[in-house]
Amino acid sequence: MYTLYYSPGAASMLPHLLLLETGAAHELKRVDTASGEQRSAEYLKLNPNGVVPTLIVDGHPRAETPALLLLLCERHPEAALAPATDAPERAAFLQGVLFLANTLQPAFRLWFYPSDVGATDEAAFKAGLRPRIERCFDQLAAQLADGRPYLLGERFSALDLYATMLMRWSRNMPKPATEWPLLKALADRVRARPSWQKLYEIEGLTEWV
Ligand SMILES: N[C@@H](CCC(=O)N[C@@H](CS)C(=O)NCC(=O)O)C(=O)O
Repeated sequence: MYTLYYSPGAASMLPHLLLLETGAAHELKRVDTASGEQRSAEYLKLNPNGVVPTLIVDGHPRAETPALLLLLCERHPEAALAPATDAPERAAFLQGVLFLANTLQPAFRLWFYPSDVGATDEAAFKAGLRPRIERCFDQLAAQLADGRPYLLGERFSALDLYATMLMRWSRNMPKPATEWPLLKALADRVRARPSWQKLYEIEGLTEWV
């Protein structure tokens, strides 16, 4: 039994989707980030960085979204959400996860929390950051340019869930990810999955165009 500390639409979407995909037993604990519950003494004991997600695994609090992706894929090989360690697509899978973890997700963190780096002129800061995010979308779209349906090829993986969650975060940006036709096509495939639809129902989200 896992326990996921989450906030609707936040990075916790990814472990939540993975739990739904694997069918693993789990309970959800909502963290009210709007009121600052993530900085309460009780929550900081679980996650000293004061962010969601936190996933309780075998009684231990675990954090960092991409690490939870790798951990859940490893613990539930039967769900086939990642290529096996000796599969030819494994290197591309690891590269893809680390690319998102090191580039796009941190850029979004700055987009939503410019105060992390003490940015005072938010508009100017975001204008500078926007090309960094759009370059990541260019790179993701280039990976789909050979007509493959998913980032690893014919096969759906946890990488597609990670990319689609991040694409969703661009929905209010001047040029959302869905303006890249290949990215929209990928997002549409992922959004059609039962796990995505179930998560929307549970987290109370509304779909983006
Ligand atoms: N590096 C962390 C970042 C998580 C993160 O930034 N979570 C955001 C929501 S998407 C959060 O909890 N924000 C509340 C806050 O920073 O106060 C991860 O990958 O899990």
